[in-house]
Amino acid sequence: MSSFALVGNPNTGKTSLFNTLTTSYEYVGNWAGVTVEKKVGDLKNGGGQLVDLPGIYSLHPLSRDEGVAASYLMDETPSALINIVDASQLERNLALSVQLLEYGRPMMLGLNMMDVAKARGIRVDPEKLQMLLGIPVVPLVARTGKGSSEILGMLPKIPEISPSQIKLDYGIAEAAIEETGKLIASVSGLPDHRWVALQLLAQNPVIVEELASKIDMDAVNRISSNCEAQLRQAGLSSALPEWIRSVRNEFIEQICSAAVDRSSQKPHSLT
Ligand code: GDP
Ligand code: K
Ligand code: MG
Repeated sequence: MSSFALVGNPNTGKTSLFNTLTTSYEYVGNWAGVTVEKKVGDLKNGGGQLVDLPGIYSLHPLSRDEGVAASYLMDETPSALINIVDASQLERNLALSVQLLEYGRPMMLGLNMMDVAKARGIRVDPEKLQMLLGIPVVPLVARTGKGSSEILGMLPKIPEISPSQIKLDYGIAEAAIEETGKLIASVSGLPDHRWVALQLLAQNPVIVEELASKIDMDAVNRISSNCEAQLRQAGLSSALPEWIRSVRNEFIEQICSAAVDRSSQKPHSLT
């Protein structure tokens, strides 16, 4: 059976969407090791199951609760990811989207809070976003259910992500990513090796913990130190996780400068 997962920042409308996309849902209890409830439901069109993952800003968790999504991605093979983003805060939301794209599973973007963005004078161009990210983008207002039937129709048709499609160029770190990928190749049942390598080199604690007993972590640390020495020599950021973040941020800035128009944005009001 097909299984889909809703992934996104907190308060982007994941649960609202989950409730409109599913007929019935069961509390399966909690996610392993944390107190966060696990919700799995049946899609209204009989197209499979939907999982509502806890909200996160990054796959790099700051707490055990936040580690649920990264563990899910390591251990499961979803048919596709539905990444829900807040259109009025796209820059911040895309930090997670980039890591999800690198995961390499089929994925679509639910561009939610379109009403909020519009009211604030922020214009987001879904077609441009779709072109730049290379994945289906569906504008949504999850609170009213607008766009939810488009999502249901889209789910079985989400194309595979080709390996070259979202391959950010990490420059000097590319050799380290490749070498780490080779170490990972001996472990069976892992997701995309480049994604795992990047998460390891970025020191994602969930991925480090899952692999600690399966691969030579000293070798990973050596690869990482060598790479950091090269980054320092080139006068770039000296820590590898920071360098990885900066490459991603540059990509996000490019996307947003092309797909988000804030020239008519209304001044922020606190009321
Ligand atoms: P989650 O934390 O991602 O599961 O987000 P929720 O579904 O709980 O939604 C957070 C809040 O945003 C709730 O008050 C929703 O009613 C509201 N909300 C969700 N989607 C939309 C939307 O498209 N527009 C507006 N204006 N509010 C929304
Ligand atoms: K919430
Ligand atoms: Mg929720």
